[in-house]
Formats: sequence, structure tokens, C-alpha cells
Amino acid sequence: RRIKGEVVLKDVTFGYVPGKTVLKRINVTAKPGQKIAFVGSTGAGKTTITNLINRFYEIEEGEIYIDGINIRRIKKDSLRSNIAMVLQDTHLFSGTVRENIRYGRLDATDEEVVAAAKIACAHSFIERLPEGYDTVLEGDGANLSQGERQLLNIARAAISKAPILILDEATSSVDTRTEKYIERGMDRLMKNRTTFVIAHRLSTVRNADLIIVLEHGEIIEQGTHEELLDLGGRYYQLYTG
Ligand code: M5T
Ligand code: MG
Repeated sequence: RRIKGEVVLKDVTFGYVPGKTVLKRINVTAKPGQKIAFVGSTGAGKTTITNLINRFYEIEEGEIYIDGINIRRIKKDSLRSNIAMVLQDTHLFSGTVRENIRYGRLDATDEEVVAAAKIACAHSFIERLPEGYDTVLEGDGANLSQGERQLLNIARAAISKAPILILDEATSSVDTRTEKYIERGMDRLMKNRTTFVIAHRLSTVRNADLIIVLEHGEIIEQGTHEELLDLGGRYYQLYTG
């Protein structure tokens, strides 16, 4: 049965420790292929929502469904293979560039590795490495720049066939040229996948199908960029300074 990528959160309430509610009655519907952006101040609960979609924690109240199936009834390894992630802190292991891109897709051919690297705009920097795709990365990619590590993570997500993608955008500064590359890679990565993006860049948020504004664990506004600007509320404040 192929997952199409519809994700529904229904009245989700959650806290990491008893007595401290972090998310309150969150309702979100992502149709297959849609791009949903979460924005809001630090500690609002953006990462927590993605933690729950990944089922890193069990929900106390409410339910999450993928294509109509309660995620409590989806096997964890099935969930893993259906959700790709590009997170702020990139996880690379000591091994070759090729192995790091291939990751869970052990069946992937060398051609697929290169194609994924091209989607991520990582191919040209990889080719400049001493041994190209066979260059061995030191632990956690210590011999690469932060931007290059990010591009490898994008390539890894690109080679995965997961229909659901979670992006926790890095706030940290990469140079503007690398940032342009990353943006292009992200756009191509999101194509045909349901994407949840915790967005810091206005450029990423602007073209989302739905922007959800969180504050203290609650959805306070939602809509498209234009709708939310017209509303003149919290989102408007965030993006007009
Ligand atoms: C929301 C607490 C955190 C905050 C609230 C990830 C995590 C969070 N929290 C924990 O107690 N344990 C955890 O493992 O939950 O935090 P968040 O969801 O991380 O917020 P955010 O992603 O919107 O914030 P930021 O800073 O990444 O923009 O009270 O202490
Ligand atoms: Mg976060």
C-alpha cells in the first residue's frame, strides 16, 4: 500500500512532562503534496509538532493520521521510511560521501546518488573533493563546511522515496551563495511531497500553501502569506518587524 502523504492532526494536546502542556488542541490538515509552514517565536512548539508526526513521543490527547491511518497503528520502521527529514543539526557519519547520501536506501545505484546530489546542488562541491563521492568524511562531517553538510543532508532526503518531508530550517548563517543553493535544493526536494517546514526565511514561508502561526503551543493564525498580511496580526508583525 503506497502512502500518498495526507497528514491530519486532530485535537492534539501534548507535554513532555506531566503538568506542562506544550501543545494545545492542535488541528492541522495537510493534503498530499502540500507545503505547510510553521512560524512563531522560540519555544512556541514548532519542533514539538514535527516530533509528534515522527512519533518520537506518544500523544496524550488527540490523534494523528497518515492517509487515514492512526500513526499509533503504523510500524515505526514504516513511519521512518515514509518521512524524510532535514534538520538543523545535520547527522553525518564517518564513511564516504556516497554512503552518507545513500543512507537508508542501500539499493540506490551510483546514478541515483549523483542525481540526488544534483537535486541538492551538492554535486559540484562533491566533485571538487579529493576523492569525489569516495571521499571519507570524518565524524559528523568535520571536514566539510556547515553549508556543505546541509547540502549532503538535502541529498540524503532527495534519494529517499519518502512522501512526507520535514524541514527544520537552519537559522545559522551560511554564506548567501550557499543559501541560494540550499533554497534551490529545497524547492526541488519539496516537489511532490507533503512538506512541513519550520521556516525562518521569508522566501520559504511566502510560497507555502498554508502558514500556521503558533504561540505558546496554540495556533493563533493560519492562512496564506497574503491572507495573513491582510489580517494584520501576529504574522504581519513578524514580517514587517
Ligand atoms: C516547545 C519544551 C521547550 C519549550 C516547548 C524539543 C523539546 C521541547 N521542550 C521540551 O521540554 N523537550 C524537548 O525535547 O517544549 O519547544 P519547541 O517545540 O522546541 O519550540 P520551537 O521549535 O517552536 O522553538 P525554536 O526555538 O526552535 O524556534 O518550552 O522547552
Ligand atoms: Mg525548534
